[in-house]
Amino acid sequence: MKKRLSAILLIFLFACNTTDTGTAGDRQYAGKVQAEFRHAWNGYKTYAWGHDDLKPLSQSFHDWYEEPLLMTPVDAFSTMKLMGLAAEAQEAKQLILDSLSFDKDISVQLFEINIRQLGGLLSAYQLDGDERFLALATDLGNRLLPAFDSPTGMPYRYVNLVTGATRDSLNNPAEIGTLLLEWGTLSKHTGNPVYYEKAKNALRVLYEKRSKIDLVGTIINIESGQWERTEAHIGARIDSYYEYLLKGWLMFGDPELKEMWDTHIRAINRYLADEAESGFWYGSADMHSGERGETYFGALEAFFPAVLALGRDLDRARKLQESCYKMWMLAGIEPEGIDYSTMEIVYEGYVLRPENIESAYYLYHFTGDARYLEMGKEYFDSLVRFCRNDVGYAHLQSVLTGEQRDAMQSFFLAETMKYCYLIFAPGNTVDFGKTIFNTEAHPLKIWKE
Ligand code: DMJ
Repeated sequence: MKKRLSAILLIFLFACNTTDTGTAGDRQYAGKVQAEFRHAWNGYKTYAWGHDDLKPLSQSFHDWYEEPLLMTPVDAFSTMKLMGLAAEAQEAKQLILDSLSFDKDISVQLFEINIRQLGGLLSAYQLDGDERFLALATDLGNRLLPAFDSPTGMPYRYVNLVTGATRDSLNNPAEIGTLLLEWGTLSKHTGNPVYYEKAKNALRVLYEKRSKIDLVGTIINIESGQWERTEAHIGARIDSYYEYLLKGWLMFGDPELKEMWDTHIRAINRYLADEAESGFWYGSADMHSGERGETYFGALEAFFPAVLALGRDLDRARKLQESCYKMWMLAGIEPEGIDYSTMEIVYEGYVLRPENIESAYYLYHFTGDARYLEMGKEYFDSLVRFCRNDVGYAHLQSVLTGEQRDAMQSFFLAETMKYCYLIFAPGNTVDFGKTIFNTEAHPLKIWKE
C-alpha cells in the first residue's frame, strides 16, 4: 500500500513540475507574480505569523475564531510548491507541522474549513509527501464528521471541533455540495470510505431536491429538506455545487456525478443564460417556474467560464469570459457586482477575488489564444496598481475611489496569485489530465483511471 502511494505521489509531483518551456515575456511575468507573492508572504511573516490573516493597513493580524488555524500558511503552501518557492514552502511547512492542531473547542464553518484547510492539507500531502500532512487532514476530517448527523444527511453549517456540536440548519447548495473532492481524496488516502460516502450522500440528497426544471435554489433547510429561498443562479451560495459535480466526475469517474452535472448544465443554459445587449451572461430565475429574475453578475459568478471550459463548452466559455473582462474593465479593477442590463456597478468593493483570473487561465490553457494571456497581464497589473501597499495586498472598499480596506483573505495567496502565476508559467506546470484544482485552487490528484 505504502509503495503504491509513493508511486502515485511521484506521478502527481511529476505532473506539477516546473520544467521551463514558456516564452521570455511570459517568464518575466511569472517572475513578477512570484515577487509579488513573496511581498505579501513577507507581510504575513512580519505582522501575522502564527495567525490566520494579515491586516495590511494596520500591520496586524486577524483570526477567524477564538484561536488561529493558520489559514494563510495552509492556503498558501500549494502555491509556493507550484511556484517553486522552496524556502517559503519550508517555512510554511514548519509552522504548520509545529503548531497546527485541531484540538480546539471552537465551532467552525464546514465549507470554509473544508476548502481551505482540508483541501490545503491534502494537497500539501500530495505535493510534499510528508505523512504528517495526511495525519492532520485525517484528524480534521474526523472532527468534522458530526456535521453530517442531520435528519437528511445534508450537513449543518457549523460544527465544534471538540464536542461535535452542530448548528445552523439553514444551509445552501454551495456549502452542502462543495465537499466531495476533499472528502473523496481523504477516503482514497486513508482507505476509509466513510468520507466519500458522507459527502456523496449529501450531494445526492441535495440533487434530489432540485425542481422539476432541474434547478436548485439559494437556501434549504437541511433538517426538513424544504427550500427557504428559491432564486436560482450561478453565484454566491450555489456556485461551487455545480463546479464539484463536474470536477467530482472528472476526479473519481463516478457516473452518477456526470449525470447530475449534465442535467444541471442543460437547465442552467436554458433558464439562466442571458444574451443581453451588453453581452452573454448568466442571471437569475425562479427555480420552479423558470421566470427570469435579477440581471446581476459579479466577481463570484466569474468562475463559470472556467467550469464551462473544463466541461468542454468553449464557445459559451469564451463569450462569458468577454463579459467578465468587460465587468473588470468598468473601473479598471473588478467590482463585486454589476447589473448587466445597465452595466452599472451595484457593489463597489473588491476583496482580491480570483475567479475572473482563474477563468482567463483555464481559457488560455484550453485554447492557447494569446487574448487570455493579455487579459491575465491586465488583471495582474491592475491588482498591483490598486491593491498593493508596503506590506502586502489589501481589499478595496470601492473600485471607484480606490480606497483600500484592512484585510487580505487567505485565498489571495491560495488562488489569485496562483492563477496569475499559472497563466504565465511554463506550459507543463500543471497537467490537467492528472490534476484537478479544488475550489480554493489546491491541486489534487485525479483518481479516475
Ligand atoms: C474562495 O474561498 C473560493 O474560491 C470559493 O469557492 C468562493 N469564494 C472564495 C474566492 O472568491
